[in-house]
Amino acid sequence: MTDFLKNERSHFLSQFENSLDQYLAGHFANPQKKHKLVLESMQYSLKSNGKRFRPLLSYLVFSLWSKDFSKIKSWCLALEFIHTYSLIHDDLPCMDNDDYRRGVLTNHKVYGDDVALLAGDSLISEAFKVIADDANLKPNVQVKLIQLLASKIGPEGMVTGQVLDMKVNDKITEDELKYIHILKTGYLIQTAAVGAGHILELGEKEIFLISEFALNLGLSFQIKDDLLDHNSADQDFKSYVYILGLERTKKELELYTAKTLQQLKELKSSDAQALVDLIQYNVARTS
Ligand code: GRG
Repeated sequence: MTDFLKNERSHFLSQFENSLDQYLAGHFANPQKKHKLVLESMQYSLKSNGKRFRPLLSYLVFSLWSKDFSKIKSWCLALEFIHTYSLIHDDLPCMDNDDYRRGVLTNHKVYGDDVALLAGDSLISEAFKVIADDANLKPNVQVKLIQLLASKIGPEGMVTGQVLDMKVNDKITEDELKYIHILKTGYLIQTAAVGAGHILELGEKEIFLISEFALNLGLSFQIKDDLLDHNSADQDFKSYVYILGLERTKKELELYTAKTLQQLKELKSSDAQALVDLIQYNVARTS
C-alpha cells in the first residue's frame, strides 16, 4: 500500500471506527428490549479485523468531491453491516461450514448457529435503519440508498450469487463463474461506490461511470481472492484458477485492473490518486 493511500485510509479509519464504536456503545448502553448476546455476537464480527474495503472505497469516491464525513458515515456503516452479515451467514454449517475467519473462530463457533444467524439478520435490519435514521441525508437520498442496497443484496444480487455458488457443479464455465462473482462480490463493491455518487447527488453520466469502474474493481477483487485462495485448503472448482489456470487468472486480474483504471480516468482525470492506489493495492494485497 502506498504511503498516500495509507494516510487516506488511516484518516478514514479513525472516523469510521469511532462511528462504529459509538453505534455499538449506544446499543449496549440502552439494552431495553435488546438481548446482550446478539449485540455481542454482532460486535464480535464487526470488530474482528476486517479490511473495511467497501466503506473505504465509498469514502474515497465521495472524497473526490467532498470531505464531509458526516454525510457518508451511515452509508459506510451500512455497507460494513451487510458485508459482515454475509460473512457470518456464509460461514454457517448449512453454507460453507467454516471454523475460522480472519484468523479467529467464526461467529457461530463462539455464539452458536442460532445466535450467529440472528446476529446476521440484525445486521441487515440495522443497515437499513442507520440510513433511514440519518438526519444528515436528504429524504430522497435516503430512499435512493435504501433502494440501491436492497436491490443489490437480495434475490436480484448477492443472495442469488450465493444460491448459484452453492448449486453449481464442477462443469461450471468461465461465464457462469463470472456471473456468480458479479452477483456475490461485485455488486456490493459496486454499490459502495454508487451510493457515494447518490449522496453527492451526481448526475446520470457520473453515476454510470462510477458503476462501471466499481463493478470491474469488484470483479478484480474476487479474482484476486481466487488467487489468494489458490494455495489454501479452501480452493475449489468455483475459482478462476480452477477454470483458467494460474497464469491466465493473473492475466485476467491485469486486464480488469487496467480496465478499472481507465474507467476511473474517464470519471476523474485528476485528484484521484487514492483510488488509483486502492485499485493497485488490490493486485498486491496478501489477505
Ligand atoms: C446471502 C445468505 C447469504 C449469505 C451471504 C455473499 C455471501 C453469502 C457471502 C460472501 C462470502 C464470500 C467469501 C464472498 C466473496 C467475497 C469476499 C472476497 C469476501 C471477503 O471480503 P474481504 O476480503 O473480507 O473484504 P474482510 O475480512 O477484509 O472483511
